[in-house]
Amino acid sequence: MSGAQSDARGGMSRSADITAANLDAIAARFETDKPARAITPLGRGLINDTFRVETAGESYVLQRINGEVFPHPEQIMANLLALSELLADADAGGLRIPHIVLTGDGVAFARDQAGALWRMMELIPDARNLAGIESAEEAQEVGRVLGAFHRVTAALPVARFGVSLPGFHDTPAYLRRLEQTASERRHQNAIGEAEEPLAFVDQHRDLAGLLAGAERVGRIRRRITHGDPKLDNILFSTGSPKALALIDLDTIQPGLPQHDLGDCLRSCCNRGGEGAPDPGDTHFDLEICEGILRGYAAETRGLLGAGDIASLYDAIRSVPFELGLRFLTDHLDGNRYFRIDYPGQNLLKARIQLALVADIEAKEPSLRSMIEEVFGGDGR
Ligand code: GN1
Ligand code: MG
Repeated sequence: MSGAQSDARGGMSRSADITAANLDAIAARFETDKPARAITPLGRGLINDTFRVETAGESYVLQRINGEVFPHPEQIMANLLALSELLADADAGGLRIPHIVLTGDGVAFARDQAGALWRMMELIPDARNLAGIESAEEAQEVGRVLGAFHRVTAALPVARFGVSLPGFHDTPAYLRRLEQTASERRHQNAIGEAEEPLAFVDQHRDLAGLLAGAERVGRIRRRITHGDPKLDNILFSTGSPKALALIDLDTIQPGLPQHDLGDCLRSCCNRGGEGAPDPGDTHFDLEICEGILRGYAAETRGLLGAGDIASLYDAIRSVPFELGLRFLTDHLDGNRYFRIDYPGQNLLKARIQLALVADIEAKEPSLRSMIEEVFGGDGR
């Protein structure tokens, strides 16, 4: 539910097949404190359909899970319920996750007539999204909240969490899929403007195997991860510069903490955002990066090992590479995965992620010494 609490309305977030009558009927299946009186699109998520439900009392988030993307939606809800239950017993360090609202039958989701899965959760009150990071304090807060999530979940039994989205951060598989799709389009003479980003990918193929290789040799290992900690998915307090909560918990599953850090940084340090008009103007902001890493390191002392820390630079460059592969594949494949507002948007987004990779590589010495300084003494 990316950006599900955002003030910015996506505009496209209501799919054509969802009618007001369907929404009312689905919302009524959940145990809200009072009946729904207004249901409106919410947030900027690219995959699920997300709505804000207002009642005379509390407000809620209602979502239809995209069944094409999430083949095991029941596993998502099982992971979420396990997390809520376990966090209720743990010292969550101020970390908040949205409370799940059950249906009248006491289950975590409802199916509509078409078989699609819906779920509801609380809309965390007095919270806001940031359009961008404007201060070192906000950057540190982002790092702190991601660090708190890793610290707290590290104490939970991994066995309680199943894989809800297989292959989600399998970068080598994303590369194979792009190359396969590009080869088909090449035969059809239908590559168009994707030629240049494809050439960049070809020159950077090695990036795809970096984290997988580190995992294979045991330098890094799987833990419980969020999977999608981009800036839209971090809620700040309306009254202070404090981060309150991590939202969009669909991709919580065993994964590499490097993927979370890389994803958070590729999102937060790209001040132009994922869809900036000019890919040539894409930069990776080192000051924001330093703030996030400092906040994270302070919160997680001792959690990451030396091998984890040694892989951070590769994480920072390979996650935007992976997202670039995914946007580019989807562009060549008819935009079936990521929702678009206009033709060519996924190509533009791919070029932005790849431009970020190039800028990160240009800043390698600064990034390596920053990582050394921030995590120096930790994990060794
Ligand atoms: C998707 O739907 P949303 O906006 O939460 C995607 C992430 C990408 C992100 C890019 C399940 O997230 O992996 O990083 O778009 N989620 C899935 O904005 O593929
Ligand atoms: Mg998401």
